[in-house]
Amino acid sequence: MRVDVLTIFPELLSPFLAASLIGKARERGLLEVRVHDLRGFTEDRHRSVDDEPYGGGGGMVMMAPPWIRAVRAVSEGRSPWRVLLSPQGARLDDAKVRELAGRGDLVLFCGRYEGIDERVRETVVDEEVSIGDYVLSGGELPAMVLIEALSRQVPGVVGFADSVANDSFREGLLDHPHYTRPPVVEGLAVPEVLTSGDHAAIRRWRDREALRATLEKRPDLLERPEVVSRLTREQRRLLEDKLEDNLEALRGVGAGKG
Ligand code: 4HQ
Repeated sequence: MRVDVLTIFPELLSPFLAASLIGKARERGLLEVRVHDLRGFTEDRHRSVDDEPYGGGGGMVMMAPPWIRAVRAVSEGRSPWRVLLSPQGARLDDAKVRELAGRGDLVLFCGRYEGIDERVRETVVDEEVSIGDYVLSGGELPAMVLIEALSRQVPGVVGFADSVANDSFREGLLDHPHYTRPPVVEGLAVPEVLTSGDHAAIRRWRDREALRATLEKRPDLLERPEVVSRLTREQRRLLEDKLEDNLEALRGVGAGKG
């Protein structure tokens, strides 16, 4: 997996890219991330990357030429998929992360100020991606979020294969609760099944708790047919029981009034 990042703040990314799983993946050659200072692609004495907006108004706009020169330079001899981090993009989710990881070769554009000259989008951007509906001051944090999520899809980056395979969202559900020592915290014991050694029972408990967490915290996920189709038989039975309970409760309310 290769990622080239274009930014005027390369120093924001360096410590992040050197640490933890991503640092190790880079050392091992599983992940190649190169960060480029956009100012290296300016041609004036002041290394300018922004100018006043045509039409007036506040703030500054990033000029197109440095971006266009940068993306041409870093793409030389390849055809990477070019992604602009922006609140106007499609919202990043697990499916998008896997799709982008599948491309294998990406250039990420991190803008600042009020944004980038529209002609950059029109000429050298393949796709806009947003990490959520809130406004940040630059695309660097979104780029780091994307790189971290992408790196987890590269085989070998996450040590224990199960950690990726069983991840929340992999199955479309939220994760089940986790426990570790000590056995009692503030009077709360670990669920007995987890210390029983009965691996089949533990699997059933985790499947059930994942479903419970999803129903409680993100019921919208259970409206997706691809998620429902991946439920275990036991999870489907629980879901039907739950729906049955809801109907029962509704009938109860109806009966109370009638
Ligand atoms: N930006 N998801 C960069 C964002 C953003 C987001 C605002 C991107 C400022 C210059 N990017 N511009 N949310 O808030 O990706």
